[in-house]
Amino acid sequence: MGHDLVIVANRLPVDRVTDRNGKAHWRRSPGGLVSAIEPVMRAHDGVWIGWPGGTKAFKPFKVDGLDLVPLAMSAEEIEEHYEGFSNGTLWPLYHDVVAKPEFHREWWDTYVKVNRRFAERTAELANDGATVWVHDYQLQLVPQMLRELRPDLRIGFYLHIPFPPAELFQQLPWRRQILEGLLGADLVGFQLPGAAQNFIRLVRQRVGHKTHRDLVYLPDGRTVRAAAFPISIDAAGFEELARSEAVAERAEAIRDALGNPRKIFLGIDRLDYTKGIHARLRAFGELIRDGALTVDDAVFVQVAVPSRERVEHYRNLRDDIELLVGRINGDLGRIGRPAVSYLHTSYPREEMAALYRAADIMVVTPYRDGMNLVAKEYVACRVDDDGALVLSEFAGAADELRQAWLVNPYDMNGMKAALLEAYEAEPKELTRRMKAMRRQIAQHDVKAWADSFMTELEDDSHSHTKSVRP
Ligand code: GDG
Repeated sequence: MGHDLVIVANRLPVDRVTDRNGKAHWRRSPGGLVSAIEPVMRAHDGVWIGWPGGTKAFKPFKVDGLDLVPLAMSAEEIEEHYEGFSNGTLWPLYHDVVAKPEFHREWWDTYVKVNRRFAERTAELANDGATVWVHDYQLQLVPQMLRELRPDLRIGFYLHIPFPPAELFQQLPWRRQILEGLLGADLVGFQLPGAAQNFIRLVRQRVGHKTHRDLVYLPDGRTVRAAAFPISIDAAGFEELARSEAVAERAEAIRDALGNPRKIFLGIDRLDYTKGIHARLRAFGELIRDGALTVDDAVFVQVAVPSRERVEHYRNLRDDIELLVGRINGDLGRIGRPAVSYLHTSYPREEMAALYRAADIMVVTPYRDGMNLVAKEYVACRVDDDGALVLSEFAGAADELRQAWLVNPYDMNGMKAALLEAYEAEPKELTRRMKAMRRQIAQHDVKAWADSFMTELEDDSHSHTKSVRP
């Protein structure tokens, strides 16, 4: 039996964990995406296709009533599709070439092969006229491959990361194939309007299709729409968690453990070179060195969540950051008073909420970020309308969180000035800014995001001539 909705993403929304008795089972991975898509999946008899992690093959299974279909990857495919083309080529290219993208023909060949396997499995699982929602940069060829197999389907694609300007995208030796891959969809969603415009412009210039505003007209009479759907978080869920007694107590305990400094600065990021962790710690270190802050008054808690540890670039980044933390603490800390409290680990959601509640100044300084959910989660957890957000202009979230202290992470002095301003801001000023940001997040949560994408996808008023299943 098939399904009326198929979610296609690189990863399944579960992790394989081993309990104390050595028994392995599946656990839902944390994250707003699953909770946003779950109601949509239930309403549509949906199924989710993705890689379960590792190289082991599994049969389709259910977790909490969700139908999941694992697609196995070989060690070579993980290396060339996931670590290689996805994270060594596309990730840096789409993030403003913050790091140099590598172009390898073997990586591309494996990217094509893995995309084809996802498309074929999706074609088998989808009912007549079903809706398919493909996610992210690892699967940009799936829409076109799927449309060739199943012209009856309604296909949506959503890119979670930025879509670069033509000047950068043009470097990609396979630029035309990627554009054509995406054009297999009826609706291509991006975080920001600028990304959708970049895409439309590239399609016009590189593929030669006619475009008008957010529409692309294909020679076969089909129309593709490209538009922005800024992703968000489960705002009410985070707020409820932050209000709970356990989290409030834990937040107090964190402050105590840090020696009750006047102000706590906080950074939480996947350990990724796009996130600007090194630059923000340097700015903070300089403020202490200059005497503008002291280690008695201020501490910087940086949580760096392990990520892509088999990719060399990420290992080097970790070394660079840890060297800097060691230097800052060695030069500027005192016994029992390090300037930076650095944690290379991941935490449960409750601990994240407690950290957000404990922190006076949240520092989010990516060089480029599709959205950045951490910034939104911090805002949702500030139930007393206080706390400051220092946010990079180059995070998608900066479009919505205008009352943050917006910074250019390349401008060290500008970043130092903003950190200091946020540190010294009057409570009234903090409340004014936080209230406005909280209103924005409450009104635009992840459910609204998923609903608007699905509604737009299923609305075929501007759309292609109806095709039938061959
Ligand atoms: C990509 C885009 C876009 C982190 N550490 C822990 C943990 N997290 C959770 C956070 C947050 C999520 O992971 C991270 O999301 P971000 O948006 O900050 O960044 P990316 O991972 O780079 O995500 C990004 C996003 O996709 C969605 O479209 O916003 O721009 O790059 O939700 O809370 N969660 C738990 N423990 C941790 O240690 N439980």
